[in-house]
Amino acid sequence: MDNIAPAISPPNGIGANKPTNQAVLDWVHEVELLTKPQNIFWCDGSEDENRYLVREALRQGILIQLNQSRRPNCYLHRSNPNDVARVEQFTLICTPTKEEAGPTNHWAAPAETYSKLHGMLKGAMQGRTMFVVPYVMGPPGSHLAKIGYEITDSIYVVLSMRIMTQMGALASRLLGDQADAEFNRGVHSLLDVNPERRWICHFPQDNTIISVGSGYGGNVLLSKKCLALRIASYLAKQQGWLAEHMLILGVESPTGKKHYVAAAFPSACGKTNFAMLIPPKYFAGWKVTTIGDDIAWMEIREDGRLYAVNPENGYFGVVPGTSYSSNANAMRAIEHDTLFTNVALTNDGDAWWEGKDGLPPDEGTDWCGRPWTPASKEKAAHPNSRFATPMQNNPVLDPQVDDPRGVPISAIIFGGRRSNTMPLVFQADDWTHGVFVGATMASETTAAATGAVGQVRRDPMAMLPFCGYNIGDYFEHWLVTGRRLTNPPLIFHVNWFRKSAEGKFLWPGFGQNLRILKWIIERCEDRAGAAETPIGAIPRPEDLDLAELGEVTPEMLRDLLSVNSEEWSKELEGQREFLESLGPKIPKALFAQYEKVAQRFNR
Ligand code: GTP
Ligand code: SPV
Ligand code: MN
Repeated sequence: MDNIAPAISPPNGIGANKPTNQAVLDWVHEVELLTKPQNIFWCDGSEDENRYLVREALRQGILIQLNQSRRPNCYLHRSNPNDVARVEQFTLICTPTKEEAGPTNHWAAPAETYSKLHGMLKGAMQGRTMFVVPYVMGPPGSHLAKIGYEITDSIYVVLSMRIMTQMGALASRLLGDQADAEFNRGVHSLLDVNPERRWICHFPQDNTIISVGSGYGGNVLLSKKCLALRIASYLAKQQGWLAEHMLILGVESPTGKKHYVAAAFPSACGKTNFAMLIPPKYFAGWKVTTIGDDIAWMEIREDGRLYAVNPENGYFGVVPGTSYSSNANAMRAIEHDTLFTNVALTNDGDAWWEGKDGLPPDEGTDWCGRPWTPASKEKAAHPNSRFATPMQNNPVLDPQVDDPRGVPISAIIFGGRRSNTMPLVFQADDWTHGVFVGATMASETTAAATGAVGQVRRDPMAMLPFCGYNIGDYFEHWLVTGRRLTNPPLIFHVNWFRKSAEGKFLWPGFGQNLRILKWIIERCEDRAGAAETPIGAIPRPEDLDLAELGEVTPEMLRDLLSVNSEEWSKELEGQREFLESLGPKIPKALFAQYEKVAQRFNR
């Protein structure tokens, strides 16, 4: 069989950043003995290294150069068509007992899993180069910051990690030479990119991740979902902080008052877009800035508030639907220095995707490399095609993004993709009710993971695929955290995706979501009205700033803000069944919240 990742022979001075920490060296040596690479490439994250690796990736056909005058330093990668999304059924949490992984995770026993994986990795890098990628997650100086090393045989992974993390010598420097210094051990091999031998395995007790058989982002950029969510959530529970699937944004009103909010929406449900929101014309004096677009690490500080940092250094964002009209900030960010995966290619070497501004090209090449025209049955770009772009490219990057103290969170927002039932926005009564709202939230599935799309499933706190331990303990951890917060964020739920009977989105979304954000921060400042409903506080039309919102009629607004008791009796039933299905670890307090809400409907 062809070697899909042939070894490269770097010139002197490239790939020579060998660390000094003996524990790192010993572990790399073990993996070397197991996988038998032709050579080892010690990454340093430098420009020279990146130029060299891009050249090699182009030579091997791993990257395609995009039109450099239109998109400087932009490249296209096509993954194997069998390998385009996260694979939840092959993502394992390997804790000593099944109970630690809990009812929502796929569990496997650590010893057996190590030996199965070691079997697959045996000699897996023969004829290949083994890259050692040192990286830091989180602002250096934050005591939440984490160091990881990822071993991989994929140049694409190295190039992506350079965008998504602070990669390079900084990691080794921060780690130091202490033999017991803590770092995450990540091993990745493409093997032969065979879905039958694709496993993403987490060993929280060992701070170790092993991923085989995939080359797709969420499965192989081990810094991201694997470390910053699954392993980090496990550590956070033990150490009293939170690792969450949340964007973090700053919002400043014309008076100069600034709030930060964090929001958990499931995959492909609008985090990146919300984090980079561009205020509509009418809100000219308002500013939204980005701390992070996918992951938040949060801890309680002296003032009893929750503070958040973004562990990542770049955005791995959904491409389809991104346009200058919906998100000009993202479009500007991906004009340069961006790695595209599985988008279409135009004949003049530009990237193209469904939902981009303007007309589709008359002809081009689809994400699989096949000729494409607008008459083609299949989409030109894969629905889960992605960009990886450094956060420095974001025109509205928040100035506090590197602050090791993090930013204080005024509000937490949960949200999902729901065609019905869920109003545009509501506010939970208090923290405990908010935890119930997050724990029972649901969303229609998207192309971000393999499997059916558009099916409503419960996705607690948008963490269903990412919580590295028992979900009952996770809910309890949220409740305990609330008791420790003397100044807790208020908790809200939003739904940008409610549809009319004709199946059209009722709410224009994107920049217009600022109207909802404005109400949310006014609630935090105790100066916005609302109607009390059984599910929580919902703004009346007069509580929202709706000036110059042409396309939403009063009837649409009524539907958007309505709580339909028939829909809700089904919803509550689903929420209760879900909590019950999770077994004995689910805190009683959540059932009490269910009873409270159910009774409010019966009054
Ligand atoms: P992950 O990176 O998978 O975690 O996704 P995400 O939560 O960051 O979602 P993202 O912002 O990339 O949006 C996913 C899709 O939803 C894109 O196709 C967007 O165009 C679309 N979308 C985002 N915000 C809105 C909105 O307010 N309304 C509507 N109708 N669509 C939206
Ligand atoms: C998600 O699916 O939530 C993502 C994309 O952010 S991935 O990194 O592939 O998981
Ligand atoms: Mn995500």
